[in-house]
Amino acid sequence: MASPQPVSVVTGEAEGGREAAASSTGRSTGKSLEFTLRQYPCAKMKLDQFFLEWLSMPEYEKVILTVLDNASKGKQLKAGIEEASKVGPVAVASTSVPPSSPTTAPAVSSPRKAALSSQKSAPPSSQSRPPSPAPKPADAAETIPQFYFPKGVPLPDSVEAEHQAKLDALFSGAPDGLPAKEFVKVVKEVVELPGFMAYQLFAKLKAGVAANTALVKRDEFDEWWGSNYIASKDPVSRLYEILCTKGSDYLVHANFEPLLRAVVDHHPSLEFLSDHPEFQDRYMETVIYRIFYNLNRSGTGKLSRRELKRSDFLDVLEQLDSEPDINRVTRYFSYEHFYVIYCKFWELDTDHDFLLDREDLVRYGCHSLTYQIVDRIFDQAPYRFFSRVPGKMSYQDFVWFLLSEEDKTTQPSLEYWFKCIDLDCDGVLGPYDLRPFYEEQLQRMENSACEPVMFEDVMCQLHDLIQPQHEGWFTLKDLQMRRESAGVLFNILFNLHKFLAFEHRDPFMIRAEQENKQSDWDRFAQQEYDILAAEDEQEVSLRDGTDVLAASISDNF
Ligand SMILES: [Ca+2]
Ligand SMILES: [Ca+2]
Repeated sequence: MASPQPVSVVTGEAEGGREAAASSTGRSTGKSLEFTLRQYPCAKMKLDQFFLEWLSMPEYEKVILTVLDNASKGKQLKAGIEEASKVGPVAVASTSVPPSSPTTAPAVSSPRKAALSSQKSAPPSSQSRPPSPAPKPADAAETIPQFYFPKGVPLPDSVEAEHQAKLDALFSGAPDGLPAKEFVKVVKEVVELPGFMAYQLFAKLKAGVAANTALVKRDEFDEWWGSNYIASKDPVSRLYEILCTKGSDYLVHANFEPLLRAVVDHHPSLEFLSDHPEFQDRYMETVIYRIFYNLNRSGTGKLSRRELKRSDFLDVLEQLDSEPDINRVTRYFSYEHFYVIYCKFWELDTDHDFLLDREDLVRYGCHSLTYQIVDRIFDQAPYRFFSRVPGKMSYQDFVWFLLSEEDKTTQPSLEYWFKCIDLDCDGVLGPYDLRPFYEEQLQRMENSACEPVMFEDVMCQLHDLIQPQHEGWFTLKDLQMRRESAGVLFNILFNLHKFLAFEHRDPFMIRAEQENKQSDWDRFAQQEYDILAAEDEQEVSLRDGTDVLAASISDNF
């Protein structure tokens, strides 16, 4: 059953009915439009703007005034609009159509098109439409600015101009190019990298030319600077570009050799090594092993750009550039640290074949390690040895062992020892992993006449220290959360001397160590270097004393 209102609209006998229908339709259209505009507030604002513009146009002023006048006199609004519109369109036709409007009649080629065109271009008879805004030029259309730069964000013109000005100044007066020492300024001021990187970049630009006679010309540098978007890259990426072999996706040991050669040749602290090329080489390889131990967390021997970016290597290079005493650069480059590492290896390598076997390593730290942990290291549980001689550890393997043993708080060290202890490789250290290691420690305590501590008591102590997420199990994450205590766990399991030192620790010494802020490695290296240096002095004074005595005896006879 239809409702009364639609019937009256459809039949529409009276004029008022049509008006009502129109009015009804208008309202529904208006409501629909209003509803639509509510969804698009920007469109509503634009329409309001058009309406205001239309109201302010002089040619429609008369229409509006007539409508208002009729409304005040009580006349019908529609009559007023029709009356006024007799004037309006004329005025509109004369002034309102902008010449560049897209509705302007195009060139016609047929009478039919001409007729249609004339119909379309005729001014509206009763519709008061505001003029279309002038179309925007094509190039002024809104475009989304580029926000993704896969090769790096382009440098602002002002920065690039600044670079060019610096290059102009640095290369002025050197039309034949700059030697390596002068090129350092270019790398520091324009490439914004530590000066030691200049020598490697210099060698790259002058491949095949002897460094002592080569000169880098401005256009050679410009070509490199503009290639591969290097100017747009961040400093670590520029560093990677200089270190990396062209076409390679990673860095290997050899990529660091030119940098280390520059350090050995040009760092003032290492001048004394110039007469000892064999120790220059040992120093260089030790530093590279330390770099890869800390940075190459994948353990592949292929250092990725990502690993370099996540590291502190650039900061260390900057410190190296500004620090005249290389021993203060304790991360990787300290000569004293190299001296300690090399001497420790030399002491164990009694036959000096530059390899260690199990018995050699058992003697480390005055027999501090258990046989079981040494077996796990030689079983290559933490990683596959770099040594290719079966059953033998190379110098690089020893460097990794020593760094792990003397600082058990670092991530590489935690992973190293965790893999050693995790006998069943299930990623968790449980009682069945820990007990076999501790039994050997217990036996050694009994042999040393120390009061033995039962395994269950040790487990309780470790729980209190490490507070693992699940009782009875220690994960790598648990150890990472309590790095200091993780070292205690490992020492309890396989290093008797450090275990006993922990049991009888001096609270004053603990406080002094905490206030010192040195890493365990730095503290160990400093203590060992002092001992080695004192031994050297003693040896020298003994030798001098012997020489004096020999000379005195010779004089008397
Ligand atoms: Ca040996
Ligand atoms: Ca396990």
